Amino acid sequence: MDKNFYITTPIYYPSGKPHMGHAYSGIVSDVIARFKRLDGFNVEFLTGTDEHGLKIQRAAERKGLDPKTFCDEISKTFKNLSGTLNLSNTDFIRTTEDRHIKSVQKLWKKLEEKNEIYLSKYSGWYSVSDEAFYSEEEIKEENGFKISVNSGSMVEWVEEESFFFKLSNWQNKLLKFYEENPKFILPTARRNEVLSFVKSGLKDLSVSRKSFYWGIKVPSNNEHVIYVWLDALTNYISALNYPDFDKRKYKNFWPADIHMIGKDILRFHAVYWPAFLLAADLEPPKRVYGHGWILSGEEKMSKSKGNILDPIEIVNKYGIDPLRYYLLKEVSFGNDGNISKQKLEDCINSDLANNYGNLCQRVISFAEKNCELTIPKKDNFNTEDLKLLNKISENVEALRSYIDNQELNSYTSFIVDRLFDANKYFNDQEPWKKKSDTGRLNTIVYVSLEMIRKISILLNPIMPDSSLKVLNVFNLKQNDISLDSLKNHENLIINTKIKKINILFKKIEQDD
Ligand code: ME8
Repeated sequence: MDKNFYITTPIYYPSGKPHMGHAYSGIVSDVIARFKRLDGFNVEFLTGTDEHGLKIQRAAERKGLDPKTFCDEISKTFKNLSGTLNLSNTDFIRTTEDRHIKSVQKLWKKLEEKNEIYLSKYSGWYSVSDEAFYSEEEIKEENGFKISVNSGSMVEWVEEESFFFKLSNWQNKLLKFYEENPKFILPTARRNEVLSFVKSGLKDLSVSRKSFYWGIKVPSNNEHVIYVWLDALTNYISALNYPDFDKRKYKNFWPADIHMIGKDILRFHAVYWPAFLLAADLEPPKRVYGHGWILSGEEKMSKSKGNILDPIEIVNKYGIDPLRYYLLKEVSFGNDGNISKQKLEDCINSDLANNYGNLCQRVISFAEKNCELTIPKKDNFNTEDLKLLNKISENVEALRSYIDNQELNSYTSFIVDRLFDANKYFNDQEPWKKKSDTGRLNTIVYVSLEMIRKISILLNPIMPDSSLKVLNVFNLKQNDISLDSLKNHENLIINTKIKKINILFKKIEQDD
């Protein structure tokens, strides 16, 4: 079996500070990347910044900086954000790097060689904020301004010489590709939107601009810069050293297993990108997942709306693991979701402090008082014990399938249910009343510790730091922290010392 796995986030425009929406794409991708590592996969996880185009050029001009200096600054804040969010990305690409520029120009040449690109004239609407061309049907007038129906961003009229990509040639081939790969676009509702867009007819796509300079030059005509989306999308293969097919990275990791993106940029990823790739004789990615928006009130968070929730402030106040857990549990994955401090605090108190934290604290303190802080020698498991333990060991395949289908809420609920089971088991078994039956008392402690081990492994992709703190109590080796080890009920070695544990999550005092 091929044990390589490649996941990407969008590369972000460094035109402003990173916000919770950017953090969300990174965190959900990281959860998947970490789960696959637990399952023995060699994971390549890419994120980065998208630094060309008119939007960036104008943002730099507003600050009186040249675009490269401007990008150097803000790209750093995105790179630092990966650290703050505890992302396990293996690479961070900037589209101003040489490795990327070379790949984009190679891809362009390949498309030219294949006769997929021609020179003509573009006249139509362009949104600098979305870096997208829109047809008459896709715009409307509001307060005297023309705006995009979809994104609400302002459009401007553009008339200039431009190279075009023969997208119209790819309509039927794309439809065939979607049919043959029914899970290429998820969630399904978004797939249907893309299908109807493609079925309604594809026009050739303008893929160069002449009226500004901040971009990668068209190799055969340096008056033109390459359209920022053709440039940006190529990051997914430039980071694998395209076109050096023989080098390990491209061979191992392309086609990507999943491009995780927000729903706002689905068309670029699910229509233009596979068309460019197929036209260049390259394989399209296996999956494009368009997640929903994180809303502030009822609106998408964006710089232009000034309703930004700063992920760094939240992390400084509550810690990164609670934020990661909250986003996974409380946002219905694939749909829009809200984040509020109130809901985050409720989640910390009920799920983290009262449920997970409490289970760890209670069982380990009990083991300290009654089993000398060691893994106790147990009797055979009885039916109650096995019923509890088997719910995890018998569901390893289901858990894999949740992650492979990006059913992240099902994955999280599964863990929450097991936490309730484990707390209930400890209550119902009343080990404190079994002091005269050491064998049974020890077995209850063993089973409860084993549940803590299993649950912490499952929580590890979501809350890497807190779950590791718990797993470290057992002095496990790195190899023992694996998905396969969930099938085994006797991973904890009898008589080994366990460590005391500090409070994992402090309850937050709330005003009524
Ligand atoms: O579009 N809720 O960059 P970008 C959830 N450079 N996710 C959000 C969000 C929100 N409110 N706001 C942004 C670009 N995102 C291009 C991408 S990829 C080859 C090029 C997330 O900085 C979401 O994933 O505008 C969205 O697709 C991405 O940030 C857009 O970031």
